[in-house]
Parts: sequence; C-alpha cells; structure tokens
Amino acid sequence: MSRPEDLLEEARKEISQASSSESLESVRVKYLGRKGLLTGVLRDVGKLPPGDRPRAGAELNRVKIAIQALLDERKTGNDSGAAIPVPGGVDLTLPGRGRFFGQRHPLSQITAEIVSIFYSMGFGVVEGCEVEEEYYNFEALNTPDWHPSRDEHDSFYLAPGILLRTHTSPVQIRIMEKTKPPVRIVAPGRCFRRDAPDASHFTNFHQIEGLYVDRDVSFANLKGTLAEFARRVFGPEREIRFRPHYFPFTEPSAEMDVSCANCGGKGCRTCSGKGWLEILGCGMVHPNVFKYVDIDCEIYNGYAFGMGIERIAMLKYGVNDIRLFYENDIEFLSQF
Ligand code: 2NM
Repeated sequence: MSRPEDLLEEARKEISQASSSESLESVRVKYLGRKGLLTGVLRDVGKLPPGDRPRAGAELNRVKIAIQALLDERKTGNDSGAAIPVPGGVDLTLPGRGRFFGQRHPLSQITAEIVSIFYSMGFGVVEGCEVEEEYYNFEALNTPDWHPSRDEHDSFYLAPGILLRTHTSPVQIRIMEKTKPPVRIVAPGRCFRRDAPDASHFTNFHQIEGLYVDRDVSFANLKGTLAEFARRVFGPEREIRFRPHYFPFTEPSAEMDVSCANCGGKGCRTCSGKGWLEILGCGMVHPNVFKYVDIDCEIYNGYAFGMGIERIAMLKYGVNDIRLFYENDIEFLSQF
C-alpha cells in the first residue's frame, strides 16, 4: 500500500504541472476518482487490524482534503476552463499591478487654494525673482539699515547689494513702479532667511503677499477682505481679531489671529494658552513706500498683507514641524 504522504507529494507535482483544465481533471480522476489511487487505499483500510483503522482513515482523509484543495486552488483564476499558457512561469491570472499616481505637494495645494480665494475677490497673481537687489528687498520698503534682517547674518547675500529675497514684497514694489493705480495683486513665492532650522523655521519658506492701491482704501476694506480669506481657508466657525504691530513698510500695522480650533478659544497647548493663533501681518502702505515708487500719496493709499504658507498649512492640517514639508517623505506627503 502506498504511503499517504507519498500520494500527496505526487499529486502536488502533477497538479502544478497540469497545463490545461483537461489535464487537471485527469489528475483529479487519477487520485480522487471512483477507481482512483486514494480511493483504493481508503478501501484497503478495512483490511487493517481494527485498532489501526481510525488513525489510518483519518490520515487518508487529510490527504484527500489536501489534494482537493490543491485542485481548487489551481482552478480558481481560470474559470473559463480554457488552457492558459504559462510562459516562463509568469502567472497571467494574477491581478495587475496598481499604477502609482503622483500628486501636488501640500504647499503647492495650499498656495493654489489661497491664490484662488484672492483671485475670486479680484486680485491678479504675480511672481518675481528669488534673487533680488537690496534696493527692492529693503530700501524701497522703508526698511532702514539698522533693521536686523539687513544684517549679513540674517540674509543670504550673493554679492554686495544682491541677495535671496527675504519676502515677496519686492514683487509689489516692481509692480507699483510700472503700474498706475488701481493695483490689486497677490504675490506667492519662495523666500529665504538665514534662520537656524527648528520646528517652525527653515532656511527657505513660502509667502503670499497681497497689495491693494486705489483711492480711498480703508483699514475696514483690509479687515473685510482678510476676514473673508480666513473664513474660506479655516471655516466660518473660527473667529478673527487684529492686534497692533510694527512693520517698516506699513503704518498702522497689525497682526491677524484666528481662534484656536483645538480649544475653541479657551486656551490650550496648541495656542500656548492664548486661545488665538497668529496667521498674518498687514497694514496700510507707508507713505515713504509710495514715494519710492512715485505714487502720489495725497491721491492714493492702500493696504498690504503677508503670510507664511507653511504656517497656514501647519495650522490648517495640524502639522507640527515645518521640516516635514522639505523631506520628500512619501508617507507624509501622500496624506494630503
Ligand atoms: C507683510 C505685512 C505687512 C507688505 C507691504 C508691501 C508693500 F510693498 F506694499 F509695501 N508688500 N507687502 C506687507 C505688509 C507684508 O508681511 C508680513
């Protein structure tokens, strides 16, 4: 009598080599058919001494179930019953590999979102150069030479008077130089500062700045526009507030906060107990700036604002480290 495990091994080999459903069926008949090898051996169990029968029967049943499982496994994947050639052992019945779809970087997504909000309110979109002249980056922005950001240790100078822009404001100066009011633009782009990297600083970051110059522009116009912006980015349930601040290029100046989403304004760790999160700076364009670009500040005035895109993205999505945006970690990026 053949040993059950030998039968199983032979059946396994023949099942894997079967190249058509017909040959698979003949393997089944050979082992499990009415006159099959296994059926024959099962019948012989009756001739064993009564004490040995239960064990032998159970063993053979196990083999029978295993052979049937191997046959079933080979059959699924090939329901048509037609012969499938298997070139080089490639299993053509396996599902195809998924195609990898890329996506836009979260900073590009949020930039596009912010730009489209201002675009819908009538702002044009302008981009400038990352390498700037000191004049456009500081001088024309009423930024005195005692200001810390003019220090060699705070900006990247490429040559005397030439540096990587520390904000996108030079774009606004260049536009005002050659455009008669009304001017209504936003300028998104990459900026550079010589900061030591930590959870909220990086040597390059992104800004969107806005500028509106016309007759009779008021601080109320600025507040209304920025309130609408905050509603659209953070949702209508968040409150906003303005606090006085200082910028060389605006007077008066302010910072705008949104209420903390985490605690609803009560104060928690996210907002350092303040209940508010600072999201941007703004103000009425300083008359000295208008003098540099030859716009008559007796006729025209305007407002300007600037925000860090990383900061907005971090607050909106709950990201706690700016460096995550710059590490090309697919696990992180694909969440957006
Ligand atoms: C800010 C805050 C306040 C600003 C000012 C100007 C310009 F060119 F009109 F003078 N552009 N951007 C500005 C004003 C930027 O960023 C925090």
